[in-house]
This record gives sequence, C-alpha cells and structure tokens, in this order.
Amino acid sequence: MSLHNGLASVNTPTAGRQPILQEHKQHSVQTPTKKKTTPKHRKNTILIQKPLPPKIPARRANAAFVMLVRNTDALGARMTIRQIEDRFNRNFQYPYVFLNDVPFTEEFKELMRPMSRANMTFGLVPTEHWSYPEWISKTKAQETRKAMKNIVYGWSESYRHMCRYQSGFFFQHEAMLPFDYYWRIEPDVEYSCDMDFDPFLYMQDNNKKYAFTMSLPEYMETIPTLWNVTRDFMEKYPHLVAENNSLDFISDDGGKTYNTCHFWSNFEIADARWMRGEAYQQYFNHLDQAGGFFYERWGDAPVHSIAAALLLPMDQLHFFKEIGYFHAPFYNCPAEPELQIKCHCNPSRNVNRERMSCTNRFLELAGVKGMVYPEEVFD
Ligand SMILES: Nc1nc2c(ncn2[C@@H]2O[C@H](COP(=O)(O)OP(=O)(O)O)[C@@H](O)[C@H]2O)c(=O)[nH]1
Ligand SMILES: [Mg+2]
Repeated sequence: MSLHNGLASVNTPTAGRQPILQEHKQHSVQTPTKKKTTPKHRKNTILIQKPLPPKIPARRANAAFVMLVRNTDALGARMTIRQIEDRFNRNFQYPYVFLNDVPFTEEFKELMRPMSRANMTFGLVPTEHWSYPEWISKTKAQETRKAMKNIVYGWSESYRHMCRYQSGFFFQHEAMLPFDYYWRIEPDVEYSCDMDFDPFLYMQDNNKKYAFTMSLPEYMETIPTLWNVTRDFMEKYPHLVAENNSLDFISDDGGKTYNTCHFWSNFEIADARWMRGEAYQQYFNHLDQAGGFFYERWGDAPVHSIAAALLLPMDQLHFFKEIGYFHAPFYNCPAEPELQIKCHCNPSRNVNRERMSCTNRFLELAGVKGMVYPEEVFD
C-alpha cells in the first residue's frame, strides 16, 4: 500500500490484501536516495479518498433528518443519504429518522447503516395515522379516486394516506418527539452544493420556523375546496392567524381565492414544535374533519404552505437559495458566484427563476434581495 497526496492506493484483493483505509500521513518524508519504481501490482490499484476525521461542531441544533420511505426504495434512499453526508452531514452528524407504514426489513436497515456514522432510527407508522378516520366514508373515497383517475396520483389510495400523514402526523411520531427541528428528505433527490454552514442553526439563531428551496403553483383539481375550508378556519379561529402573515403570497385578492402558490415540501426544514403547537394542530384537525385528504387529493405541500403563510409571521419563513437541490423534474441551483463554485448543478436550470415559480413573489413580499440570474454572472 502506498500514499500519494492524501490518497491511499489500496491493492486489489488479487494482491492478497483486504482493501482497508490508511491513516493520513501527508507529512511523512520520502528518502530521496530511494529509486522510484512503479511496482507491477500498481497496475490494478483502486484509489480511495480517505475520509476526513469527524469534526462535529460543539454547537448543534436539536434536530434530525426525516425520510418517509418504502422498503423497495432503499437504493433511492441510499442515493439521497450519500449526498446529504458528502455535502453536509459528515461534518455535523445529525441523526436520521426513517418512517414506514410497514415494518422496515433487515435488508433495508443494513443498506442504510453504512451510509453515515450518525444515529439512525427506523420507525413504524401507527395504524391510526395511516388509515381512514371514522368520519370518512370509504365508499365516497373510492368514488373520488375513480373520478380523479386522470389527475396526477388522483387514482391512488396510498398517496392520500401519505399526504395526510405528512400533513398531520410524522412530526408526532415517537421517534421524532425528541427533536425541535426536522429536515425532510426523500429517496432519489440530489443535493448539489457543498454546505459548510448549518441550516438547522440558521433556523434556530434567526427564529425561522419554516424553510424551503422551491415554490410552485399546485394543480387546482387536487384541492378544489381547500381554500374555502381554510377560510372557515380563519373565521372560526381568528386568534390563531398571525399578524404580519403572508396572505399576499398565497392570494392575489386579499384572501378571496387561493393562487395555489406553495412551497415544495419534499424539501423542508421546519420547527416541529410549531407543528405540534395549537395553531397548526387546530388547522390540521379542521382540514381532516372536512375530509379533503380523501374526497379530493390534498397534498401536504399546500397544507404546510398555507399554514406557514397564515399562522406564522412572514419573517419566520425562509428561502435557502444556497441549497442546491433537485427533485424530478425541478432544480434549485444558485448562480451567485460564491455559491455556485461549490455546486455541480447548472445555474441556468433553476425553477425559482421561471415565471411559473412563486419564489420571486415571496422574495419581493418578504423584502429579501432577489436571486442572481446566470446571465448577470456568466457570458
Ligand atoms: N412508506 C411509504 N412511503 C411512501 C409511500 N408513498 C410515498 N412515500 C414516501 O413519501 C414521500 C413522497 O412520495 P413521492 O412518491 O416521492 O411523491 P411525489 O414527490 O409527490 O411524487 C417520499 O419520501 C416517499 O418515499 C408509501 O406508500 N409508503
Ligand atoms: Mg418525491
């Protein structure tokens, strides 16, 4: 085994050794008299970058990653975690919580564990959080699925349970209760920029309660009555609606109608204590009673977003423009030179700068400096 500039060259098993990683010996001095020859066995060597020693900062937030995932999506989950680790968490070691509506297989757990030194918890979703509440008619729900079969996921029963779970329950799972903040991740997403700051601490230090990387309009066919039910809520519980809220982000006419703008919740970093608190809980229960998770196809993204817009003051919401992120088919990719230099994404592909996106509207209302456009930086 030999060393070159911090790379350990590891013999292939044909050379009769186990491939192991060596200690970093950058300062070891080579004797100049020794004649340099390339040993024959070097032909088939594998170069392995040695891992950096863990440098966990003394100050961290009380936070975890959370991924709702099926056993069959283990490879997609590994892809996400590999990137989260390489771009961020190898230096922070925030724990992971995996949740599933059926028990995780041993194989799934064994595929996750080598991905990180951080603690991993594998939780089972309680049946009462992934089934029909007693006031829901299963027959009517089934008829809805038939009628909505041509709408994205309109036919799917499990998608509806998933959206309801993500809307109202995952942050109350016993594996999540110890944590103040969560960062939601999904299988098969991409994190393309090195993160040398701690987004959780950013949230904590700046009193942010909900953060996003992309915002888009929703398909109105999936939420025809969501806004009316929300207006009922505002009338019934006016004291729960925040002053300085972001109503103008989600409505173009002072609250008469919903413009469908929402944060794309497959990425989100949020304060779980807010979601466990009275205002969010009342809102979720009000929606749940109305039945739209089953009689329509309400997504957790518009639900979280409307709640964040109405129940929090706008200065508690945050856009992480520096977090390069891809969830098919959209990217967030920063063009600011000081951010882009740490990314492998293409800054000309950023849904937030498209006309359809709601992010510029958010930034204008929040009085936050806009995003840099690639043409301002590159020729
Ligand atoms: N355990 C489990 N996870 C699910 C199920 N359906 C979706 N998910 C998870 O819920 C999240 C959103 O689902 P996804 O299929 O990505 O929905 P999309 O992003 O709206 O297309 C992902 O983290 C999935 O892994 C399910 O039936 N069981
Ligand atoms: Mg997804």
